[in-house]
Amino acid sequence: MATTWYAPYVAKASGWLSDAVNLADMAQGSTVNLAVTGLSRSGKTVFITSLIHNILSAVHNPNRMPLLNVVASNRLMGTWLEDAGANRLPRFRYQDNIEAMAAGAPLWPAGTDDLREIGIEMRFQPATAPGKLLSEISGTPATITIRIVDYPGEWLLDLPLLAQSYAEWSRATLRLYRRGIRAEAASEFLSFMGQHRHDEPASDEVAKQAHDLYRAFLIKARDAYGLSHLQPGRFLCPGTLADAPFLWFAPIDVPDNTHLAPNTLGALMQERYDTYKREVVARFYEDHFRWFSRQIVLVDVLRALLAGREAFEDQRLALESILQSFRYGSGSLFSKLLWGPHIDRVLFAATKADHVPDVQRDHLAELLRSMAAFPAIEAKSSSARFDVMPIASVISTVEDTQEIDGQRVQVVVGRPVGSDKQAKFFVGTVPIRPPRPDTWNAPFLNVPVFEPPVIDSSPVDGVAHINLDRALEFLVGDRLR
Ligand SMILES: Nc1nc2c(ncn2[C@@H]2O[C@H](COP(=O)(O)OP(=O)(O)O)[C@@H](O)[C@H]2O)c(=O)[nH]1
Ligand SMILES: [Mg+2]
Repeated sequence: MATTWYAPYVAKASGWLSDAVNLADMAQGSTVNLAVTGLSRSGKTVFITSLIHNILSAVHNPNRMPLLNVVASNRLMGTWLEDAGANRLPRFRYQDNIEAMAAGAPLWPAGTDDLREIGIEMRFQPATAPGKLLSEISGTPATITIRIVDYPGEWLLDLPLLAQSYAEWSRATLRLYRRGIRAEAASEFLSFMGQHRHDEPASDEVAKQAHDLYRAFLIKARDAYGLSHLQPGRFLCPGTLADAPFLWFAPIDVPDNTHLAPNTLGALMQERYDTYKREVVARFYEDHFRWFSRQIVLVDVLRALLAGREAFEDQRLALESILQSFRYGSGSLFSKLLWGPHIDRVLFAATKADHVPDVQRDHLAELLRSMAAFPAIEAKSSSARFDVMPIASVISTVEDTQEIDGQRVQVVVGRPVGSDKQAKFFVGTVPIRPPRPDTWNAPFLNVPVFEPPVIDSSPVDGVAHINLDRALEFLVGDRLR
């Protein structure tokens, strides 16, 4: 459909068209790329599945999404999944996931660690004057495609690598991993590296062994110690790279001002590291990240909080690294290394908020807000708009009270997966600031996994959630006006 002729005409007639309303987009349907990320197990798969299910259901059951303006103002006319068409990425498995959750014995969807996408189309009556006018001219309501991309947050931890040489990265990494519980988790790797020097002859075998031990350490640090700031990201979430030989590297001690001589172990590692940066890290930003305009970062704040001081500090470090990808001001790492369109809205969401009673949920978000330097970034006009909120993609608990030490406290109740009994879960008061060093409890890594509720796999009733509508309104609400 030709839209060009009236756009300039209407634009001239009235000033309100100037603010980013693209008439051609509105008439022909437009696409907004919404990227979903977060570290492993932060809740990406469940979030996308529930979000899609609730968007598809919103036409039938508007009560599920009251904070989404297009629903609340009764303008949503239809929603459907986009055909996979010629999409470049593997498709997000919405159908399989929702069926797993809806089955007789409800299950959480299987984990994934690569890049996936799915499009959802929404047809609506525009709310803004230009949109309405256009709708009248063209005789059709507006449509928009929200293309949702799921990718591991671990990959964003690699952005700083682009600015670091292999020697610099090795030094920083080893310094970090020789302290505290990291040293405990890394003991095998560190003792292996103690027997090898950067200037010994290059050996594929030694490099591979070092890599395997390093990777085993990263997995242990994540799963047994609750750590988050673990690099390189593809060692934990390889995606489609599987076992490419250029991944076989690890940090090695390289003294300051040392040149890595050819044919040494250090030089071999360096070559692989440089390939990794070029072929994997830079490519992800160029081929994918650059096209995202809206981003939600999911953070399991509660798990890190309960996992103890070092795990919590480590998550804070990881958040700081992740944030660098959304800082575009002059002098930022991103602007020095990369170019192209930018993300303009970023939502940080504290997930699984159904693990704490209602009164504690805003604390989760406040704690997340105080973990990273969000306000400072907001002040810089050249960066994205940020917000923080608690969410639960699938409410799996109910509230109750319990007497503890003579006091009645709010708890949540759910059925842990694999158990035939309900269990009460109580975490005390969630602090709104990172706790002081002397106030930490012993690490606790056993946050219960509650069974999801019974879900209807047909998208009619939707799934009970916390704030999915509010999140979507922040992320794409302006495109649904
Ligand atoms: N109670 C509760 N658990 C959740 C929620 N979202 C995710 N989970 C749990 O977290 C696990 C990991 O979620 P998943 O979406 O697979 O994480 P991903 O690795 O980031 O894709 C799930 O298997 C669930 O047990 C939620 O909203 N409420
Ligand atoms: Mg996943």
